[in-house]
Amino acid sequence: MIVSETADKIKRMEIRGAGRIARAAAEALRDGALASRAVTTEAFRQEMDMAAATLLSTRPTAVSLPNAVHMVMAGIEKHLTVDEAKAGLVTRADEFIRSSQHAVERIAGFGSRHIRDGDTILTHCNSEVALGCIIAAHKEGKEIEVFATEVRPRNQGLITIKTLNDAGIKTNFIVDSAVRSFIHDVDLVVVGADAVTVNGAVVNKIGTSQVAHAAVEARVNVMVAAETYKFAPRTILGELIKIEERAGSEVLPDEIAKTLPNVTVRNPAFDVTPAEYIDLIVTEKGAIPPQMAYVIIRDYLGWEIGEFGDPLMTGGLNNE
Ligand code: RI2
Repeated sequence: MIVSETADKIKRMEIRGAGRIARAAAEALRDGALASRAVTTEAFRQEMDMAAATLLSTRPTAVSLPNAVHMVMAGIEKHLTVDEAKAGLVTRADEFIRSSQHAVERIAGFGSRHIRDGDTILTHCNSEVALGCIIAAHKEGKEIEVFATEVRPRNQGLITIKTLNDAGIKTNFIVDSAVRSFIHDVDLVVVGADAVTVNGAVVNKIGTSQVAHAAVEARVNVMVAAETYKFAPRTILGELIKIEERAGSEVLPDEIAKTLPNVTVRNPAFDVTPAEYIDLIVTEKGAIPPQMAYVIIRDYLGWEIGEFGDPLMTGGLNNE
């Protein structure tokens, strides 16, 4: 798929979910590189820089996207011929895609161990890693039941209930505002993440913090499933995660909005759940308390603060 086509699909959320977005970006860069007719390394680099910028401009919140782009682009090392540069990028892209898929599988295995026989689990939005944990527990023969929220305004809950139904898991479908009414029937909340900051806060689909708040009030554990490439290195420098605000028409049709001149529709796509509301983050490297987010950024994303306060990338993404 050409880069602009992938970028468009990410923007429209035809390709969605932080992990899938990252893999699609890596694939687009790889395909773009293979299709490039650049004859010098410099021209190739410029072309790929533009492709990277196009992908990065699609959605601002899921940090898996810049992390994936960064890792793939690092394949273009200095002093290479154009063919070597191309091969370097393609290798990195393939590596990222493979290690991402591997990470999703490992998290399912680790996360399912925290789900007990007889548990009722609540999940919000549609996360392939969170669902991976739930489905793995079911496959291990544990008798489980799930509450899945609707997830206004884009209704990702519909994808979730279809997946759970197809896996043969008993599921209750509820509106987002019913979470607190059912939280006492729930043993564990399992959600995904679009970004994890250095202080262990989790940025995920709007409503996640309300779910976590209700869970904490009811003394229900909250488990987040997140690959290490969803941790945000630049938050070490105090950079904040930008919360995407999408078109109001996703919430209220324009024809109705037009008739209400004093009304502004607000449509943030994500919110921030503080570390105190989270019991565990399950990564492909194992489960950590949210307070250990810095260690993941340092050890597995290879980021360190340099002499002049800038982050240095000292290694590559290493999700094996
Ligand atoms: P996985 C999604 O965002 C949801 O917030 C979900 O929890 C998160 O990405 C992680 O998804 P959106 O793209 O990578 O639906 O776990 O806005 O699939």
